This record gives sequence, structure tokens and C-alpha cells, in this order.
Amino acid sequence: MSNFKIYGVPLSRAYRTLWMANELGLDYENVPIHFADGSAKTPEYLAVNPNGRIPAIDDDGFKLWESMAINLYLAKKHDSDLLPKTMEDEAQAIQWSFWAITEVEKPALAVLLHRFFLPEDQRDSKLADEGEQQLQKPLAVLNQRLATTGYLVGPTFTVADLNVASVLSWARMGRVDLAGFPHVEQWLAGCLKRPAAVKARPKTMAK
Ligand SMILES: N[C@@H](CCC(=O)N[C@@H](CS)C(=O)NCC(=O)O)C(=O)O
Repeated sequence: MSNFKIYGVPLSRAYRTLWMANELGLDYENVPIHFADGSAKTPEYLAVNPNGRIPAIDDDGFKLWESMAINLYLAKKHDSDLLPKTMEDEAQAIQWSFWAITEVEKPALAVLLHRFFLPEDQRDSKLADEGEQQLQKPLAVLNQRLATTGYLVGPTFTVADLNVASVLSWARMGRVDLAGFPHVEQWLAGCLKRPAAVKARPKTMAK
């Protein structure tokens, strides 16, 4: 049994953590806490994450929650190439991670829920379309960035790419039209087919 635990089923934001752990080649135990079956609200789990949400980790007694913070911590702890090395580049990785959560996640979730995740009779196409509309501005910002650099920080894949691509995977599952954002389309496809990302994917959705 590993002394590094990742709490959360792959069909959740825990996918982000699992992807990172796979990139780093870490030995981990994936504890299948689910967001919808009450297991995230037990006293035992609330002692790990008092918010009752997934993901969270227990790294040899050190408990941490919030998916972006977990990935930044893991990249830094393992002194990986996934963490940009200068202070400025590291700050940019943090910037893009915050940006994914504040500018992209909410509309991407609306699209995911109302085109993919919810049972058909609970979907509202208006909410999905509004989500896609709200994504246009951040997608343009991302497209412009990728046009000049290929990746978000410097010339190689880093935690910034992982964090942003994992959030944008929802937009892809929700069939957001990326044709107007060719750099995003190419970059996202490349990120999501990395072996570590494929390994992290929920088995029911593997394709
Ligand atoms: N900002 C948090 C959000 C975590 C979150 O909302 N996770 C969902 C599953 S993807 C959850 O646990 N939902 C259960 C609930 O809100 O009660 C993060 O990025 O880790």
C-alpha cells in the first residue's frame, strides 16, 4: 500500500491529480471517493478535505485539497521538469492555473453537464450554448498565447498545460467548436493523448 493517496474517482476533477501523478511516475493509491454517493461527506473524508469535495491527497500525512494547488505542489515536490524553473516562469504556471479556474471552468462545466453528463431529460441546451459563448473570449486569449509559444510557459509541456488542458477537456467532451482556435485545438489534442492523461481517464470514457 502506498503512503501517497489520491482521493476521488477518475470521472471527476480527480482526473487532474491522477494525470499529474502519472506524469511524475508516482506510486499512489486511488481512493474511490465519489462526489455523488455520500462518500465525500463522511467524517473520515471530511478530516482530509473539510469541504467534502474531490480531489484531495494525503502525502505521507500531509493533506492538501484544490486540484490546481495539488498539481503545483506535486510538480514542485518532485523537482520535475513539469515545474518551470525560474520564479517568473513558475508565476506564469500559477497564473494559467488560476485563469483556468476563474475564466474557463464554469462555462466549460455548463457545456459538459448540458451536452454530455446529465441524463438527456435534464439537459438545457440554452445553458450549454451560453457556456460555449462565454468560452469564446478565454479561448481567443489561449489561442493567441499558443500561437507564439506552442505551450503555455516556455517551449515544453508543463504543469500549466496540464492544469489548463484538464479543465478544457470538459469543453472538448461538450463538443465546443474549436475550429476558430486552431492552436488550441492542436495543443489540446496533443495534451490529452499523452500516455499519462490516457491512463488517468475514466475507463468508461476511454477512447
Ligand atoms: N475547486 C475544487 C472543486 C472540487 C469539486 O467541486 N469537486 C467536485 C467533483 S468534480 C465535488 O467534489 N463535488 C461534490 C460536492 O460539491 O458536494 C477543485 O478544483 O479541487
